[in-house]
Amino acid sequence: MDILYLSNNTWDIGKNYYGSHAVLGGIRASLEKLNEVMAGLPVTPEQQQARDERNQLLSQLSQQRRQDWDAYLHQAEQAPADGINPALIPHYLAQAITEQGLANQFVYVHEAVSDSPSFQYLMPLNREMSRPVSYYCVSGGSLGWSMPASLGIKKQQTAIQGVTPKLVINAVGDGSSLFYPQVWWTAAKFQLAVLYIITNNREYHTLQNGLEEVIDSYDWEPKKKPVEPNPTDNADYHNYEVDYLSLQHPALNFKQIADAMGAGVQGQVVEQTEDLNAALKAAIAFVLTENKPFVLDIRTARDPAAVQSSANMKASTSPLRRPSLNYFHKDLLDEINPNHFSTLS
Ligand SMILES: Cc1ncc(C[n+]2csc(CCOP(=O)(O)OP(=O)(O)O)c2C)c(N)n1
Ligand SMILES: [Mg+2]
Repeated sequence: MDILYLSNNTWDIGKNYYGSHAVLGGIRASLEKLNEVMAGLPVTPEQQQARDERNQLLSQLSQQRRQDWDAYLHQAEQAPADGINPALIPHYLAQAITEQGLANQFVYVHEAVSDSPSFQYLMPLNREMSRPVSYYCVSGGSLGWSMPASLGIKKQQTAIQGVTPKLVINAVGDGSSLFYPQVWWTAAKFQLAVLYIITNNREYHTLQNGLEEVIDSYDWEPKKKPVEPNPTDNADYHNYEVDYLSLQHPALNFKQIADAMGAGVQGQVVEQTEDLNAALKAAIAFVLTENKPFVLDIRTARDPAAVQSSANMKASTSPLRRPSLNYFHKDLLDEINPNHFSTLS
């Protein structure tokens, strides 16, 4: 089989295995051209039928994915667990951006580490609302990139690809935000009106997920530290033995961290699911009209029960499971959840 590489990055092409052709160009634009060329190629009736069936299956799977996500979001709104379901954040942001007519006037900078599927799927990153530069994310796994980057993105006032950064939103995990909280001082000083959203699940959730994989694969787990009497007699500290990878004791308050950066940056803590939509709308209105940064410390559920791996799936105690993004590789999904395709046979 001939393999054709398509990339918008020369280095990516260089590091791949041998392919008979390598094309440098925008992925979407190039695929459209390729589609045109392929549509003009001769095709046998059998090939055509196979194509039609495959396309039909793909669009069916895509619809199924949308339905599953809608059901998940509906449940997340109705039955909040021990905190706000983080998927509701991009869900409401997308509604606000669409309602306020901000197509091609928003940029989303991503570092909400364990919530990537929700933000990538639910933010309005589609042809009508956005362009490739509407979304930024570090391409390696190194944390601490997005908050400083958001300042540079906001400062760039000329449109790139027709996108102006009128509304810059940076969602970042509580752990990741601690790499550069002083960014808020710079944002205040230079009046860079970025909306910062902390997905504050009070832990390094990604590392918890990784640890569960290790436990599952090697049947090994870190020794729990004994509970030591705490001289401060703070009841919180008595949970220490179950506190591995937690950022909870003592608790962090990102509104207070923002307050410490001076008057130019304000913030708010959001704890209740029913307050989230209004808080997001108000924060968007604030950055757009006041031209100042704003920090939302959103207390998200500690276990949104992501279907990232079979180990996660087993470890999860929540009945509410975040759907996958990949509905298109059946073998992979069967391994995670054999019932996934039951409705689609
Ligand atoms: C510079 C750097 N240091 C450490 C890590 C290891 N690391 C990967 S994920 C993670 C936890 C992120 O926690 P948080 O930002 O709260 O996001 P969550 O997973 O809870 O959504 C850490 C510390 C990293 N990727 N990069
Ligand atoms: Mg976290």
